[in-house]
Amino acid sequence: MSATTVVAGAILSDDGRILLAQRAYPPELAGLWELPGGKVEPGETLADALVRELCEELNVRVEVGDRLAVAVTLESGLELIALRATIVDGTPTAAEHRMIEWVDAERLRALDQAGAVVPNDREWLPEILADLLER
Ligand code: 523
Repeated sequence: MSATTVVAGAILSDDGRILLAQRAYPPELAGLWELPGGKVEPGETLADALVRELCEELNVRVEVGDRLAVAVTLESGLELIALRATIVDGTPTAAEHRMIEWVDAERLRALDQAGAVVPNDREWLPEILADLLER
């Protein structure tokens, strides 16, 4: 994977919620909610990178699943890929974010309508909402 790939975790619970994290930086993204994750480092697979990032950011160990269908390419050349993940050990805490929250479909729509979702991550919302409503 190139250094310009960013991987994010779509952590969905059996009771129809997704774990979102509120960014603390940079100023233009601070306060907005995202799927937690970060840049893939040289030599890492997407799954390795997601396991590392979610351990650093949330203090949990995850098992990585399928990729969401939509890949987002940014003007800066960064490619964003979301992978499903399941927490297999630990209780998530906000180690690097302002806070974290398990949100259901209704709350996710409300956050989106309030402009509180990181713009890039909005691309994933239709797929995530459909999935949450099936649970
Ligand atoms: N995004 C983004 N959505 C999203 C993530 C995890 C990241 O749009 N769900 C963007 C934000 C930044 C870039 O991807 O432009 C890198 O994300 P960041 O800062 O979370 O990645 P880190 O923690 O690997 O990067 P450094 O802060 O540079 O270490």
